[in-house]
Amino acid sequence: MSEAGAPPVAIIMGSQSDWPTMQRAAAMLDKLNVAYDARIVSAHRTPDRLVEFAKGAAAEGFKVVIAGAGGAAHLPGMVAAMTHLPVLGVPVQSKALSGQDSLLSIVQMPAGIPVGTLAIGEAGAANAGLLAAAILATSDADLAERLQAFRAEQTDSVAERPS
Ligand code: RP5
Repeated sequence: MSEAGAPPVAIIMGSQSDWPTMQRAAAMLDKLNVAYDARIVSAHRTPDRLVEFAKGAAAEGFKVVIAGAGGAAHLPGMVAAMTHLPVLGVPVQSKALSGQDSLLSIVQMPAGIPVGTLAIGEAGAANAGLLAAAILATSDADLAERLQAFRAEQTDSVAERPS
């Protein structure tokens, strides 16, 4: 939890249809016992909600924002433009272009306003959860231990030979 008692991570997404992907970020945070708030914030369907969220995110107590969107995915960049918090962008896999459109919309931020862009789809969402935890772990020794335990468990789970 942040100082204000609010969840430290915001998971936002452009649509309800992004939730199956973004749940991978949520599941990773659950595993590491990191609190989050998940919200639908659409850059084009709910632009006022976007501005209100982005401008108020730091004051709400969030430390990291994970933003997933697909297609013409301007959500992460627009949020990053209105907050100094780190923003992790997840390109959701679109039907028409398999997420290449989402990726290119998010990754090519001009210098000055960064978005930490992850891989397309569920792997990117899971890694966004891990990266958010790693950012928070720089000032939370207990979380750093949980993160290291997760990685050790993952290492132990890899068989030496295929079965
Ligand atoms: C984007 O458009 C969303 O992030 C979603 O990935 C995509 C399609 O949205 P829906 O038409 O499924 O609501 O805004």
